Amino acid sequence: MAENRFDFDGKPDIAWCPGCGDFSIRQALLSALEELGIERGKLVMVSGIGQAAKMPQYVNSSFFNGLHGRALPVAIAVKAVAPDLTVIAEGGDGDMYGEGGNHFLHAARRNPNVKLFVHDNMVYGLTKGQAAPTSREGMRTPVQVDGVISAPLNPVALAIAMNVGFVARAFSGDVEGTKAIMKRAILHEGFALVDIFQPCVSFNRQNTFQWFKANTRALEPEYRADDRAAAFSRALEEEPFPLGLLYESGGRPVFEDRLSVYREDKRPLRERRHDMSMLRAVMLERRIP
Ligand SMILES: Cc1ncc(C[n+]2csc(CCOP(=O)(O)OP(=O)(O)O)c2C)c(N)n1
Ligand code: SF4
Ligand SMILES: [Mg+2]
Repeated sequence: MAENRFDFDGKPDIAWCPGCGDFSIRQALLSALEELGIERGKLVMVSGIGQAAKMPQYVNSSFFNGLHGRALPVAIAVKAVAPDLTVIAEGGDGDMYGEGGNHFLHAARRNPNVKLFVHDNMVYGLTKGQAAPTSREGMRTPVQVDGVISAPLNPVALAIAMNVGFVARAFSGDVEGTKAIMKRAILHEGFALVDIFQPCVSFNRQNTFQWFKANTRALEPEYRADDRAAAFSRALEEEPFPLGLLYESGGRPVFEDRLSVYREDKRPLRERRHDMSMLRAVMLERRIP
């Protein structure tokens, strides 16, 4: 890759298995950020726990790496105090749809201008191969020895049902396509989901690179992404799963724009001085004798 401001000088010490799809997603992300000309000091990456959730540590920007499943509340809080920054929450299918599934629903309701990039390898990679919310029914794992008996979550259909304004699916095997979708997601005003299929070469021997190639299909060039009902219907398609921008619509108010602190004063909260004497006075007033 040509010199990229979001890459590190020298080789970062990346703890992913050789051949993991996460490398291609990183390449797509770094190129997307570079090509959009985002200032390095104006990006915050947020994640939880997992292989995918290591991503912020491999991007040369500010980041917060927190608890499993809790990336979105942190990302929304960052956006609330710093609406001028680009905020990307990134992690795995377990992190974002399992442990963090409740936060996913409520982020969709709030519509913060946060970008959610999910590495969907249909497995818990970091903890060595248990079923994730997107694991296919029947998949055998060391824990689900008789095969997964729960129906898989369909994140893109769920997001469209919740009226998320930007919903797309990408495949790590197509770096250029993933980059292009990431760029559009970043430019979208409001909450954006990109579900990115990614082979886990060590712990998912069922959904391999070849399986994703055989079971995905690009949306037709004439497909229009502005019809929500049509998008929902396409989102329900499986094997082959459609790849590309399924749904985009503007117009929903953005969470941080509606906060009362910005009604009269547009300066980001993080730039304002706080009057500690007021806080002290309130605490003294409320003190239990
Ligand atoms: C509250 C909590 N539960 C469980 C774990 C153990 N744990 C760490 S990562 C992980 C799953 C990660 O899977 P995913 O988010 O899909 O990421 P991947 O490793 O596949 O990229 C689990 C269950 C934890 N750290 N914290
Ligand atoms: S365990 Fe799977 S997801 Fe994790 S780094 Fe290895 S190949 Fe990638
Ligand atoms: Mg996973």
